[in-house]
Amino acid sequence: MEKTFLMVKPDGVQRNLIGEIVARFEKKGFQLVGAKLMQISNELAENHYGEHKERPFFGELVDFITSGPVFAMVWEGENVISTARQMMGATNPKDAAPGTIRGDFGITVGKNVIHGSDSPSSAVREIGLFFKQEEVVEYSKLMNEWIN
Ligand code: RTP
Ligand code: MG
Repeated sequence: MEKTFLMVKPDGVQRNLIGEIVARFEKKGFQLVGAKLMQISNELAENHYGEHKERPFFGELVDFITSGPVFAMVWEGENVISTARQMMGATNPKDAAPGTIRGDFGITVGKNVIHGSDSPSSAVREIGLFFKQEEVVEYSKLMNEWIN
């Protein structure tokens, strides 16, 4: 089953949006298979955002993503990579549609609440950067057994 890497950025953690964001993906029907609150090192930040190394905002991006704890997650489900990106909304919250996470909670491009992998190859790369193999759990939901 397809997996993606999603992360509540330091602004989202500081603003108590972890629960709201997790709830959106749970209610959609995706399955959480890995999660942890963590402080990103400079080295991990530079590696994770390596594709933006030459961009003028790279320094700010690394400073911001290491400025406080993030909530790193692995989610699983059909088309979860592209659907999660749709649920996040456009990179710049000013262009993000209402109803999307960035459209509902963000204002500026630098503090846009959430990160999500943008392709199958970046999902594999980012899950590998943030999670050990044993931290990603394979399981099925046994809904009725827990409710009854
Ligand atoms: P992300 O990687 O964080 O999920 O965001 P994204 O794919 O939607 O956007 P991307 O192009 O990968 O940019 C990464 C992050 O860099 C910041 N950014 N700042 N000042 C600027 O013009 C600018 N452009 C991008 C954003 O925080 C963006 O999420
Ligand atoms: Mg990106």
